[in-house]
Amino acid sequence: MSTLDQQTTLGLRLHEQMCFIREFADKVDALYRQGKVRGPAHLGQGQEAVAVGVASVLADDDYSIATYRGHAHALARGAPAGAVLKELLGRQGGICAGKGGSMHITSVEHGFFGSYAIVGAHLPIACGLGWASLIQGSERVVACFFGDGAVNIGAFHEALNLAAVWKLPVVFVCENNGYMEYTPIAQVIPVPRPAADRASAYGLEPIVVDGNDVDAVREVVGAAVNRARDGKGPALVEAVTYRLGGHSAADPGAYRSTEEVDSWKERDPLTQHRAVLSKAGVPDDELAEVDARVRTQLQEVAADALAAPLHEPASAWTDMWSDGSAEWRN
Ligand SMILES: Cc1ncc(C[n+]2csc(CCOP(=O)(O)OP(=O)(O)O)c2C)c(N)n1
Ligand SMILES: [Mg+2]
Repeated sequence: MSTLDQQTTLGLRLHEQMCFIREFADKVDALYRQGKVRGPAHLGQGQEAVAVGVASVLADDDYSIATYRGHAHALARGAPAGAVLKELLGRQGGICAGKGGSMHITSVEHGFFGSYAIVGAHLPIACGLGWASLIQGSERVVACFFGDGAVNIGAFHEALNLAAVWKLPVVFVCENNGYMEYTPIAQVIPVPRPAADRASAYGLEPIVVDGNDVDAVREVVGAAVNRARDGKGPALVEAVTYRLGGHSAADPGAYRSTEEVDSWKERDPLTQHRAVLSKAGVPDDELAEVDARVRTQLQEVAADALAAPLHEPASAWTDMWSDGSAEWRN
């Protein structure tokens, strides 16, 4: 370890984070199949480089906000895996007390302002977070993740327009995984790049990045974050990626050909980054050590979460308001 240069040490950290997030998703998938997950779970195997790359260029007090496919984004900001898993299992100790489930993971403490199930709904909220940053005279930047399916929603256009006019410090990151649920995005949009081809309508640069290359994501989004922090306004980044699994854990994804899925497996962000590290001189046994450590950590996290009690029905009457109370107010 001590012989590795700074860049390789960082690369190894990103590798461990991506492996951890992949193992977390695989564990959730297995628990879902055992009927242990309460409600749906939208997993993001194959898209890890976007969440990890973006989180790695944010400052600790920056904000991020994501969709229902948001486990990776919460974990990448430092939300504890145990509390996230308990949330999915409806257990006490869940990150939202086990009452929100997979699609509502939120951890303000970690700058993660929530996962939103209504497609496009959180883009205007990201503008609000960005505006708050300006009003407070803070240098805080907001990273807003959304899917390719959000770009035909009115809120996308309203948010991009407002952010551009008010020069809000928001970096909009479209994770173009080629599908909105079961529909190939190309069938419902007349331009080849769903987000980037709309950027000029808001005076923004069209930015496309390989979303399966964590270093490329870091470079492109890092520059956008710096510009936003310098008061130069928002950016719209289209990260091209692919979800290796179905839309949700319940979807076998049979509307995609085996050839298509296999071709993306060859571009798996974890395998690609591992190859970069090997080339930089990281020995195989060090990479294997990371794999083993991550597997053990996740086994412990899962055992602990499964041992936690389910949340009490009476807890439905707590935390209705941010001060914890439930009395009617108007
Ligand atoms: C406003 C709205 N319309 C429809 C849906 C149903 N829906 C849930 S996920 C989804 C697909 C979204 O695709 P995309 O934005 O590409 O995100 P991905 O699932 O690929 O991450 C749709 C249409 C919804 N949740 N909200
Ligand atoms: Mg999509």
